[in-house]
Amino acid sequence: MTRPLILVAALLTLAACSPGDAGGSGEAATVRVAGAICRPTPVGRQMTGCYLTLTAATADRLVSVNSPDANMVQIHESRIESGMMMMGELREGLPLPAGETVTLEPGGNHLMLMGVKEPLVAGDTVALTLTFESSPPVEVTATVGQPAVAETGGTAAPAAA
Ligand SMILES: [Cu+2]
Repeated sequence: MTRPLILVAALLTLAACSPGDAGGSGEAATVRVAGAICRPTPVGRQMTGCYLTLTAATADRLVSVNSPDANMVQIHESRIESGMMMMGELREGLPLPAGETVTLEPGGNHLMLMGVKEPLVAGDTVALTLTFESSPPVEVTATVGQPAVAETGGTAAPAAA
């Protein structure tokens, strides 16, 4: 499950330079994915968050995410309710306005890996397949590490039910 990081660069380059390799019908624009990173799994937990940026050339929607390294990946939003940070699944997916970079980051929208099969430690990689409403799926390799955030580095994630 550990793939070389070179793959990330290769995929990003591919996405940036209008790919013509997919052999699909038509010329669907590819959603640009960058900066994919997943937090290490907390000890004894099988859940963690992943963050990245998405840029769609035309209006689109991230509808689902899969990973061979987790039983399920959900698209989550975070919101403050009564002073508590809550998170929940975006069942309709995540809208991607044309030409805008949508950032998934700690404290905001994120991808939630659930049922992570093996503990993730810094330096590992996680394969993610992003499925969109219109654009072809994009595969990325996320690195495992702490995302850069301007907040306290504590464990902010609420306990899972
Ligand atoms: Cu979450």
